[in-house]
Amino acid sequence: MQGKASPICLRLVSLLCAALPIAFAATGCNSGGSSETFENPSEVNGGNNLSMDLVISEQKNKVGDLEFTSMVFNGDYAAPVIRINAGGQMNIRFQNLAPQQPSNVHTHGMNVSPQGNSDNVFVQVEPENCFSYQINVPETQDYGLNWYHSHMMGLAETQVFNGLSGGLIVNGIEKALPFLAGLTERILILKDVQVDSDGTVTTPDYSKPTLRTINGIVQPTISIGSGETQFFRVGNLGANLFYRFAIDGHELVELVRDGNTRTRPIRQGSILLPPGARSEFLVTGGSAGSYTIRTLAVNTGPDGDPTPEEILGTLEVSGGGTPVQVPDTLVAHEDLRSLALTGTRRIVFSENNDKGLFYINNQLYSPSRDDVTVALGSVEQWNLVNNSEEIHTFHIHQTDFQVISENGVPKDFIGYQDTVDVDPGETVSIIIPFNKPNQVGRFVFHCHILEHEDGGMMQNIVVFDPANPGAVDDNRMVQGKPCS
Ligand SMILES: [Cu+2]
Repeated sequence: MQGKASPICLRLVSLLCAALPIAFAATGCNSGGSSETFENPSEVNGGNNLSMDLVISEQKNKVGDLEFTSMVFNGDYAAPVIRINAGGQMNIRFQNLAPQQPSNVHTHGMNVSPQGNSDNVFVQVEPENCFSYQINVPETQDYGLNWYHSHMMGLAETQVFNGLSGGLIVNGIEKALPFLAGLTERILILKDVQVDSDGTVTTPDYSKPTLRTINGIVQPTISIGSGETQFFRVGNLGANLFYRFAIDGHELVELVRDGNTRTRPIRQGSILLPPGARSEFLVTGGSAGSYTIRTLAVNTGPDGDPTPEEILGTLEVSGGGTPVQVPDTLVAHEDLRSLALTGTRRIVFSENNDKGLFYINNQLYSPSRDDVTVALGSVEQWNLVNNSEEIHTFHIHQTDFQVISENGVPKDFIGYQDTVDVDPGETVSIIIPFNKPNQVGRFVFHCHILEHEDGGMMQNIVVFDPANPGAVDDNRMVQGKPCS
């Protein structure tokens, strides 16, 4: 834990915040009323063969009026968006130039191998060391917004809260959804930050204000024509917080969830994004004027971190445009309920909130213990049970899944996802297909509220090929090396 301001100091700060919202943004107040213009993040487009350096360094950032020092990727708090083709290869020269902490990188949402120097979360790269990732993206990878972030065990919350997360787009969405061709693309990377009196990023404490950002910009203004349709690609790439994303007076037509094309468009007034979730949707500009982009209040339960409604930015409608006609059906995907189940598991989330301990099936995470072993080719139903007083967000690596019911009430099939909320007292049932050769290896599933992941709410899973059971390496000892 880092030093915390005294309660009296905090009360003083909140009074000052109320009186002088802009001048005291550096204390963590909302700066309010910024009129910075929206920009997509910088990007690296690898096409079929990405070759890039991904460098962690500690540096000074200026976000709105807030200045702070944190660990970032490639000198950029928002971090560059990486683009890769389905079927492409990602060669990432990872350098950890952060002075104190080991780190690594995980490609969330990618159906890639967890072994060796692929998407192996057990990799540990010490300060001043390097590691060469080589990740082969399958041709079958769906088009959409995924992301990359530190998955350093025990430090994921700290490192992502510093800013170590960025977008990862699989190119080609207009091949699946041709009506997107030519539309303006808005990539929105959502992060929040809290800063200590010494100018470094604090341990998150949501009883205090947190500064919400889009692409490292505070309350940017996005322009759109009246009647013009734009394609929004929004990722919650922060450590712990939920967003309920909304634009006043505008319907959001969701086409892609967690990097997976939907079977049909889902029209919503707001979209709930748990930590790690992505949503890609169409927005068509209404009458000329200014409309607030906001997150609505989210109540994550009695033991959770409820967050108030907050302004994220402004949609400025002026000029004209032609709306896109969206078809009633999008992309055909296999309803996994048509497959024969090979097994069922019960995954129970519980916690000791006062002690900051978080459990799956009554166990804290241990990297040396394999909790679940599955034969390649299996199709399993997992019943996710929440025995605590706050929401948990289930996420599994290397594969997507299908939500089939909530508390026994069947859900329509609208596509796959890689994160799902489980409310207090709720049971959510999902089907996970373990039928892609890329899944062979040892990887993890966990709660994507990173405070909970680091606090123990994670387990190891091993997928083995019955035809070649010896092909699962022990991938837990892979280390970086001094940079050459
Ligand atoms: Cu959780």
